Amino acid sequence: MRRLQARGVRATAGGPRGTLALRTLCALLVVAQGRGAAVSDGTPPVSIWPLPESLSVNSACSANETLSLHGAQLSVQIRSGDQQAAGDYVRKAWRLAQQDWSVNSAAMAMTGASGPAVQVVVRDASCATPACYTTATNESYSLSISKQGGVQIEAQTLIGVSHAFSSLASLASADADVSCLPIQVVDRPRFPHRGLLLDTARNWFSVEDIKKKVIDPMHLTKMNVLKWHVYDSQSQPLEVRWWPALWQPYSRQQVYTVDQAKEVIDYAFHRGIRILPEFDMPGHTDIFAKADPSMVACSGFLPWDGLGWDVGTWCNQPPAGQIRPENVSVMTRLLEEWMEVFPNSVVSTGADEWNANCWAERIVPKNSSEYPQFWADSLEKLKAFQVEVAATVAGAQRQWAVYDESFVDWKLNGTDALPKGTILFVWEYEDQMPAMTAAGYDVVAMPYKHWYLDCGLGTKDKDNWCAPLKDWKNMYQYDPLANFTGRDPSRVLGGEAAMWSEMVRPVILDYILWPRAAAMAERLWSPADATKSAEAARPRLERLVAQLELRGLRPSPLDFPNFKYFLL
Ligand code: CP6
Repeated sequence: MRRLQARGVRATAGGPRGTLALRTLCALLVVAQGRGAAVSDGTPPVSIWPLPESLSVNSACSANETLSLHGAQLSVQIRSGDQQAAGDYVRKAWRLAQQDWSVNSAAMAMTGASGPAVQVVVRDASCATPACYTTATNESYSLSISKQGGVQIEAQTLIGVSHAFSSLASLASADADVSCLPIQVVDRPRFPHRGLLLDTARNWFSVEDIKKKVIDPMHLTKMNVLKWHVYDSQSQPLEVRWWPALWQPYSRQQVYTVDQAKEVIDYAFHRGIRILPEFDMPGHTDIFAKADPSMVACSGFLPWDGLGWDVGTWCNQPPAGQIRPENVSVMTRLLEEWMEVFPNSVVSTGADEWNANCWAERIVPKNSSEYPQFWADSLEKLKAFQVEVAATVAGAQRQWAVYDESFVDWKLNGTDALPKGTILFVWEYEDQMPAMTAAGYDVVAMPYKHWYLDCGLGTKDKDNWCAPLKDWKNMYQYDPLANFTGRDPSRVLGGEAAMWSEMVRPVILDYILWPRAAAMAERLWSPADATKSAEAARPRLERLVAQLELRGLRPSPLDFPNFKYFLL
């Protein structure tokens, strides 16, 4: 134990968010800056990923300072809000949390009716539905665990309760014991948008996989936005009641009914996660041609087979296909149906990788004399399309989101086709985020060089399009505020890891996602000054990997054994 103290003792980070109250608890060891009270193998006996704003554990960690959560008795106090709805939320979130720590059925069977008290206090439960869960939602919570007092949780909102349950599940061992008591956690996120994009078009994932391999680990790592990229050129798996022919799944099994979509939204909400739907348009829509060929321009064109990038392309990924500008009213009608299914306050219509050649159905080389006029005319069509889309989204009282090309490449900044206040998902031009926020747009960082998961654990070869290697350290070290020194960061909502699924089958989904997405999750949740070192974070991330395995997931190892680099 002496060794444990020698390695673990560290003063609290302090700073503007440090908590005075905790400093007075001198019997406790404060764990900060990623250094846990280390046991001989270097693994902290308890830890939470992502690192809380403040965490203190008892350095003694003796066997009788352990609380078993079996048979825990939940009591809920809702200070304001709908008692019934809020109580139901907490009880359902609690049931899900119990499944998290009772990872094997034998442990479940031990659950009796004589366990410790778990007291939950919610100060403001006025939001008890997914529609009102936004970037403005207060996600803070505090959690105290002691042998005498049991588990005490206080949160401003229901979402804070969900995060407290996540921390409790992190602290519980596979036997549902929490050791090193007393434990105190005071916590809140650094950024309000901690997202993960899941593409269900290039490959399909079952509702069960989405719950177990995506939403549950997101909950455990306090990620809070699942951006659901519903369809793309290759498939459209979501039931469309207004236009059934637009339901174009790979097979009759690989579908999401409207009811299943609502089930996912509800499940995610009880895990502290909102579902932000993405209905990509006008590009990435070749699948619409199967319902009606007249919907789509340049359908099926395969640019990678005949044309070089230097000459010009139809799209950035075959098969090409873009909704024809004259069909925008069909798209806005569809958006209206979809927004009834998805209550989230933000809706994305992507608008990435739009291509002027496709609408013209001919390649106009950039160096030709007609190009300037061609580009200007094309852009007018794109603007008109986007004005209709923006009006439809605004008409449903939602905030609109698109990718950053709209700002940088199409230069729609300040036009009705890109109203101020729109969210820009920044995948290509992270260095221009300060210009975007200064112009009045909210931004979510999703730089493909750091937070795109789709190249797998791939390659380090510098000439590979997947370079640089997106290993957990690369993901951990990128910071959305890197270019904001001396600038107002308030419009930087956070970040998002992207699981484009061209190369991901369901059986490797958890391997590709975890723990790399978790590395980003800590970057977005934890205080910046406590997360400077990836090496300091490593033992806690190792522990998270072990936890995910205990829950039946198949996370990848932390470091890719790059034996070929040993040989260099
Ligand atoms: N699909 C859609 C994709 C990508 C985008 N949009 C993508 C582009 C480049 C890379 C990875 C993914 N597959 N609809 C871009 C936002 Cl490197």
